[in-house]
Amino acid sequence: MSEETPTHERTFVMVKPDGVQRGLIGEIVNRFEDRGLTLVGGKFSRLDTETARDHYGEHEEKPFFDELVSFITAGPVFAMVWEGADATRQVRSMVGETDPAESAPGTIRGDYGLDLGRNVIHASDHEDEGANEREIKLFFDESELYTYERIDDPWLYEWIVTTLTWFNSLR
Ligand code: IDP
Ligand code: MG
Repeated sequence: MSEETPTHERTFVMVKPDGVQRGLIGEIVNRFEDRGLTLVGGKFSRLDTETARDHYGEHEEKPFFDELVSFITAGPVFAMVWEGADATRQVRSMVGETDPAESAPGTIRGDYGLDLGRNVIHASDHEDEGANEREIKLFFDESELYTYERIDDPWLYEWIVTTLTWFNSLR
C-alpha cells in the first residue's frame, strides 16, 4: 500500500454555458464517473451578475473580468460536486490548462475547446485558498449533497481491504 493515503475530499466543478449549449454535460460527467469519483451533487443553475462577480472575485482586477462575467451568465451552467481521493488535483489535471489551445489532447479543454474565452468547464483549485468550500456553498445547500459509497469503491482504493480479504478467505 502507498505510504500516504491521499485526502478524500469534495471538489466543485461546473460545465460552463458553452459546454451546456454544445451538449457536453454527458461527456464530462462520464469522464469523472469512469475515473472513479463519486458524484455527490449536481444541478442546473443560471448565474446572475452578482453571483458571477462573487464566484470570480479573485479576478476582479483583470482586464477580462467583464467579458468573463457576461460569458458565464449567458446561459445555464451545470454545477457539480465530486468526491474522491485527491479529487481537486485529479479533476484539475483532467480539465487541462486554462487555455484550451495549450491543453493536451485527452484533457477536457484539450478535447473540446480551442479558445481561452470558451473553455467549457470550471473546476476549483487548491491554489485559490478555500475555493472548494466557498464555491460549493455558493451553489448548493448541504441538503442537496449526498454521501454514499460507490459499489466499486473497494476495487478503486487499495486501502479499502474488505473485498480482497473476502476473496482470500474463499481460497
Ligand atoms: P481556470 O479556469 O483554469 O482556473 P483562471 O485563471 O482561474 O483559470 O481564470 C478563470 C477563468 O477566466 C478561465 O477559466 C477563463 O474562462 C477566464 N480567463 C482567464 N484568463 C483569461 C484571459 O486572459 N482572457 C479571457 N478569459 C480568461
Ligand atoms: Mg481558477
